[in-house]
Amino acid sequence: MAENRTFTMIKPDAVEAGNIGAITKMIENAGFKIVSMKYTRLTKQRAGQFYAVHRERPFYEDLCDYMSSGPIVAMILEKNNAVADFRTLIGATNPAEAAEGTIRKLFATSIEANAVHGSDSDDNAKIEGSFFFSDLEQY
Ligand code: YYY
Ligand code: MG
Repeated sequence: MAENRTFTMIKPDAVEAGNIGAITKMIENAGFKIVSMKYTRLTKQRAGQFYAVHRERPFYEDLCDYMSSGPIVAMILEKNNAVADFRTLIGATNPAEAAEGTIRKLFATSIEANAVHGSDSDDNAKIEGSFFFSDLEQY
């Protein structure tokens, strides 16, 4: 994946609350082009693989339960400076600390149920995109 791409998920809380449309509109309004999009779900095992970097953290078990608790929307997004600009758009991990107008400030309900994922580097964007999408689906 090129350096102008990032990966996101609309997480189970935001899907359950009916916020797929509102969040996707914010993403598009911020200038991101949707390259790939899939309404799917994670098993607990797949959630554990996705978040394997956090496996020693105290919140890991709960995070995997939560991320497999309902459907999600996975997307690959394209924009100049995609990874950093998307992190700015979503706001801090803890919605209590997220800036006004960010997706997490508007839609997250807790540090765990924080509405959206955003990749933290170009390398991870590529790995995470390929976790959900085949090469053909990433054109
Ligand atoms: O990249 P980002 O999602 O903003 O945060 P990470 O530090 O990578 O943590 C991944 C995920 O884990 C976070 O979105 C919610 C959850 N989490 C948690 O439940 N409790 C914490 N203290 C930290 C993170
Ligand atoms: Mg992260």
